[in-house]
Amino acid sequence: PFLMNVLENQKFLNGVLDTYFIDEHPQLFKFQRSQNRAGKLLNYLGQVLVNGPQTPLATKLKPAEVHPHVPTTPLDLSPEALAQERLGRKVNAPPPGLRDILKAEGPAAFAKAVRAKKNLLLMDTTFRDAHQSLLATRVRTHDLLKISPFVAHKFNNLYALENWGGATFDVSLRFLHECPWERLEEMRNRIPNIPFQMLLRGANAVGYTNYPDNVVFKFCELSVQCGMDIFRVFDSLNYLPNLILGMEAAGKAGGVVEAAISYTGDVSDPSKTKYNLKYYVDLADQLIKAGTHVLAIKDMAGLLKPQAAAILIDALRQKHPDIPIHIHTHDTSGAGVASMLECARAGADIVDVAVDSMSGMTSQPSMGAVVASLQGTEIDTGFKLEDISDYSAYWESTRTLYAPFECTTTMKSGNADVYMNEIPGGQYTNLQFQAFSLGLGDFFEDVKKAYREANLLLGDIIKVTPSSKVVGDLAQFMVQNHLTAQQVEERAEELSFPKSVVEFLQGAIGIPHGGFKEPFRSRVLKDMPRVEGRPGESLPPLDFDALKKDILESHPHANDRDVMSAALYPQVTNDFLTFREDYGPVDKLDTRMFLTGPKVGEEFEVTIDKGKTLHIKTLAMAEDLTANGEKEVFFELNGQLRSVLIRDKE
Ligand code: BTN
Ligand code: 3PY
Ligand code: ZN
Repeated sequence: PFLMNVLENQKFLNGVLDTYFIDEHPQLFKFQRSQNRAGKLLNYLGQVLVNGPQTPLATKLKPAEVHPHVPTTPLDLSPEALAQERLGRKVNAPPPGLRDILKAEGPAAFAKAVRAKKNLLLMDTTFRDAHQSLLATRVRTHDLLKISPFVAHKFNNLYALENWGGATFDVSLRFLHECPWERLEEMRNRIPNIPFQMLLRGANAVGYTNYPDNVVFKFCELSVQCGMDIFRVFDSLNYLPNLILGMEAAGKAGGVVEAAISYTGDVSDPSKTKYNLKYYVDLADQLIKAGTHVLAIKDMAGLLKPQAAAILIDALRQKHPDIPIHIHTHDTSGAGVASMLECARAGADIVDVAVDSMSGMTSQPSMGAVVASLQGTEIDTGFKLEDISDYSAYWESTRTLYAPFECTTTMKSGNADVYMNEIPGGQYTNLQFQAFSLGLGDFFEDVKKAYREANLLLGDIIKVTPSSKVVGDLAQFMVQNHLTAQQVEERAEELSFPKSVVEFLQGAIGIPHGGFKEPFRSRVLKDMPRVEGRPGESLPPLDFDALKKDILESHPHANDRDVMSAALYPQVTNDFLTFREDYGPVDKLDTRMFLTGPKVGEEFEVTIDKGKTLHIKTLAMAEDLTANGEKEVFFELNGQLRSVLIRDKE
């Protein structure tokens, strides 16, 4: 009955109406927005054609005109098999993976099974960190889903697929106009066998600031409901109370808890004393005591040199023979593969890699290189180079669709200067984009140097989202205002520091190792309030019912996931919902169509639902404006002429 409106109501059509008809049938006036999805997409395409890209492109490069080949999966398409499928038997289900153990026996047994494996396990980061680091997090659900069945069939033996969290949540809503929850659920529908892993910023969830505790708990609960399995929980200051909060939220939701120690400094350099071996081993002890299922070393900037890897992993392995150890790094300097091999030799159970064509530089080390290096050894990963090659070819082609976001526009190679500036992979490319867009050639070099000084000004802190933003903001502030570190220190009382710097010093994201640097902190804050202890403890719980009521007023179709998105990103979510109401399921468009629109004369298809495919041809665009300042764009939609009027914003 909810799908019917007055135009389909027999009583209405027969004219059998009395004055109470409308009052008695309010549901008939709820017109289904979804009925007009095709028209909305034409509106979107018209917008792009008349007013240009509806999501900002980072560079002048255009998406390539390619149709990436999707490698086939070994499906049984015989009449017998298809008949079985119709009866609901999963003839073509992908082979079993570690998720089957997790679902059958739970997180603790899963961790035990992982630890018992003799070979080196891999986590593939292609679906998250790799494109977060190389393509400004812009890879769309559409391109992830196309290759998902192949991954399920050929990479069933992965420890996990990292495919969610970090910056993907924000970027998908803000720039891609797509729902991150739908992305997760749809990946799960296609990949039932491989554990999914996400990056949870502890008490910051997938945002840039500490949230009330109930937000983090509810976020994890919903994530598990949508298909998430393993939560890599970190805190940007390695602040234990924040880490534990995130671990509890992930654990209570039924997830595998992978507590992560963010790595900085260099344990192989005796002159670096603040973050030495003892610091890391003590923190590991506490995380294991707090009940983590898996222990992760999160080397977000790629500072873990091979020799340091041997020292650190060996110490952890000796002390904790039963805990699975998982290593994450970035290949910024170029030493990533060497470090991961060293970790494996020292007893790590799992290392992170990205498929070859999405690896290297600020991304993870190459899957193919690690796999090939270990072939025939005792810890052979078991993956086939042929499969990696097919997988890589898909991404090599798909990557060219994202040319406007390519870090390689400006970055041509790795750079060992990361050992000096300690900038995390994702931020490294981000800062470079900013320098590029400001047109300041030397700006990036200056910012990198200032980043190092800003870090020391703040007391040599762990730098990863969001503390890395604090250091980055201070560095840019110094470069733009031509301030040396000494000047910043001397003039701390009078300078108007970036908001993130002030909030950090107030204690809004936690307390750094060794405490805040004095007298710098006091001189910046003067009599401003300070947060005592764990920030979430003093934040009142979010009233989800009130938030939902509020959202439903302007977006009657919003669901509980949208409410959760709004709890984290209120404005971004509001804009996303409005956009979807106006333009429909733009996530279903091919990436080039989505970013820069079709060419006049071009024909293409959009599958908006199972079995519901639109055939669209762009016919023409009027040269002149209407009296209302609009341009008419003509399409053929499933063989019928349609046109849309678009306000020309020029
Ligand atoms: C939808 O579900 O919103 C669209 C489904 C297909 C719509 C077809 S396309 C040709 C014709 N014109 C329309 O506006 N709708 C139908
Ligand atoms: C994130 O928080 O998004 C990160 O990738 C940190 O390394
Ligand atoms: Zn990373």
